[in-house]
Amino acid sequence: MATLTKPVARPEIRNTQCYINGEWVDALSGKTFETLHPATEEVIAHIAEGDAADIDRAVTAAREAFERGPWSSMDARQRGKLMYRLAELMEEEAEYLAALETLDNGKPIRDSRAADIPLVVECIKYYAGWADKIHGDTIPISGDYLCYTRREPIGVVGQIIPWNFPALMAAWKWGPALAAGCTIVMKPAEQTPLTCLRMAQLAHEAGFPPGVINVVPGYGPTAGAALVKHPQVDKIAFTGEGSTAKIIQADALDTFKRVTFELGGKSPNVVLADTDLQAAVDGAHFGLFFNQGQCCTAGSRLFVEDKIHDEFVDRLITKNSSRRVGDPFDPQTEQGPQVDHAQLEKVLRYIDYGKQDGAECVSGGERHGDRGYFVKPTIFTGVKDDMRIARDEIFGPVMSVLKFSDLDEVAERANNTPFGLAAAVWTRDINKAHRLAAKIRSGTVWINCYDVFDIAAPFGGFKHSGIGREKGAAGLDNYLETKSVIVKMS
Ligand code: TXE
Repeated sequence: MATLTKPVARPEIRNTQCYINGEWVDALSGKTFETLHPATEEVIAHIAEGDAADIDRAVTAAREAFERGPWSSMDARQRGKLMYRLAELMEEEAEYLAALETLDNGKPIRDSRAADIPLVVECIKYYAGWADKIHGDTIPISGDYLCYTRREPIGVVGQIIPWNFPALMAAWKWGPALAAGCTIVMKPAEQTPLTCLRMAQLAHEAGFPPGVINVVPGYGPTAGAALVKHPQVDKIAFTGEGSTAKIIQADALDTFKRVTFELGGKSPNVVLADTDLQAAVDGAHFGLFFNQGQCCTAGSRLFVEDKIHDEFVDRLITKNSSRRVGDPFDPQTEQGPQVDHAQLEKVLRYIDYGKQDGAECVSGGERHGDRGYFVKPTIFTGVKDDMRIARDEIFGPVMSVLKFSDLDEVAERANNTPFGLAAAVWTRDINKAHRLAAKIRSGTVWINCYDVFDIAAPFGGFKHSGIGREKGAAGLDNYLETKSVIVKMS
């Protein structure tokens, strides 16, 4: 995309209904809900509020498309071509999609343009390439038999996504599901339905048959729960909070649905004294403050070796003091608002907890302005492992700096959390780097970098951070069943 110098114009909102069976329809109840621009708190659109009845229509369409529609008989290569066409249409509309994402979520336009939308396009292209490369094995079983396996699509999948990377979370879920040959009913987050609805329109234009992709906006306990409980849904893929995942797990049990979860984190970011100091300062700052701190991978426990602690903190504060917080449509802005009022309140509450529990707030520490859900980028030092800011996922721009002095000690402390999503190590010592990478129990470990999200690398959580992996070849497994075929040869 070309370099931006002037503020981007607010995009027009074109898709606000449910997308079911290839058509744009109102919710059967006629109800709508509001979506806001988090920087100004103004209502930007009224969106169809889907509930159980709309989910039922969408699941029926998805089931029909899976069992009898052209999708089930289409060549895998043709499926891949349709996906590639979708990615091209997204690429053509990238500026618009980026602006729509910024309007709905509040993230800075420079991030939507440079990260979210390009990653969406890359994801769909990557999985388009997989569509005709999914195959089984031949297996030498005992006796006079031919044994081979088929990898078949799991069927109709329900996909429930959060608001922090609305378009990207949709792409991570659509890509492998479509490549595998599944059909989809997606429920976007109620805070951020706009880009997902637009992506459905682009899928329509690309020529996806009716019923293959359905999008039903609405709330979790109504539309989301109906999707999870629906007997015609074979699998649920969910990204969001652990407590929601527990409800989903219980609701899905009755119908033996397969579930995959991508949940929260409290990721340790470990800085050793021998590191390139400024690179580590920049990486740690990015690793926490990117996307307003609303990343499941946020490096929210920053362990700094005691020998470099004070200088490291000085440099962090200097970097933080020049961070540009404000209008997300200004291309200079580095930090926008939190996504909604509930998140603003949660983040401010945790800043209070940090102060009450005895940590020292050395930068930020309060709301930014009085309009929009902005929080000043905040740094706490003197944080102890058992403080609330060091234990809980805050999902906001609040950094906790902890001191350590020994490698084994920091490995143990890094693992002393129910979460296991991501971690990072900063060092010039290759042995220490790999020792720590092996010891830390998390789905991703970055060494001398942070938040590197290539679509080919598997991503997911150990422990309470999730079940299953997204991205890469591993992401396809979530959407496939393996069938053994055994043939008597005589
Ligand atoms: O998440 P929820 P919320 C964390 C983060 C944040 C907190 C709350 O700590 O502060 O979660 O965010 C749908 N059946 N993460 O409340 O509720 C809901 O409509 C079916 C981490 O937004 O889990 C939305 O589409 N679906 C995270 C989706 O679940 C239900 C990203 C996520 O909402 C449902 C976001 C139900 N009963 C927040 N209840 C990450 N790991 O990336 C809700 N939903």
